[in-house]
Amino acid sequence: MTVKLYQFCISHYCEKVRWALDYKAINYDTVNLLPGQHVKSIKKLTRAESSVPVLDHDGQVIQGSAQILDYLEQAFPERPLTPENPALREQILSWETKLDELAGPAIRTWVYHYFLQRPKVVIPLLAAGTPFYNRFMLSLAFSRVDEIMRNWMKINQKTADAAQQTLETLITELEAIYRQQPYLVGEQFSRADLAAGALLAPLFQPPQYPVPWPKPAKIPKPVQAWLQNWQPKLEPIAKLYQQHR
Ligand SMILES: N[C@@H](CCC(=O)N[C@@H](CS)C(=O)NCC(=O)O)C(=O)O
Repeated sequence: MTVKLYQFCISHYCEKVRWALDYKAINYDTVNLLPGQHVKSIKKLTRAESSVPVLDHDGQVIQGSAQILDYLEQAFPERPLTPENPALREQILSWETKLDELAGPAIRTWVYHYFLQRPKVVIPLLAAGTPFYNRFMLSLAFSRVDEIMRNWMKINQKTADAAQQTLETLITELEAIYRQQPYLVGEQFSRADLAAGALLAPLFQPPQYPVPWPKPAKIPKPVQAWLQNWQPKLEPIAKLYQQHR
């Protein structure tokens, strides 16, 4: 049996899948791709979109973090992340969807808006897990990389400000829940908690996450200031990550 995960190390959607695979103790190999160069190989594999994560399990190809989690639950039912109880299940899946659709894009927009202004900091994150020469390649082509990423994800000051608002609302909501109960829904760790921990991880930069996080002093100033204010609210999510990752 072979399980291969096509991914960007920096992608928080890929972190959802890495976490689910590790949680279920499934052996897997990663294929680390460089953003931009991934399009050709992913489209060839999926014959559809170019986004990662993509999982290949003995030739069965699944794209999208939620779809991959669904697949893993069915193919590897040990250590379930989704309960049988229909009411709990529905709440958990709806949290996951909300996190995938709101938290994922908001963090990406907000963080990249500031990090793309610091090529030396962002390049090692984008190229993490790929051959060393990719860092030089990205440095040489950086203005184009910046332009493509900003166009593709619609990143500018206005969208970054809106993304910050979205994040603040969501983090406030999550913190209020986690201060009262250990899990988002029900009595057990589930894929809703996994989605929250993985998608928000770039905001608390856990050491298990396979990228070279920048030293705090290298983080762009507006992000540093925000993190300092919001770190206490992120604490329960960081703790959950440390306990279950
Ligand atoms: N909803 C998707 C989102 C995946 C996604 O946005 N992936 C980004 C990286 S974080 C990506 O692959 N972007 C490049 C592309 O779409 O070609 C999921 O849950 O997997």
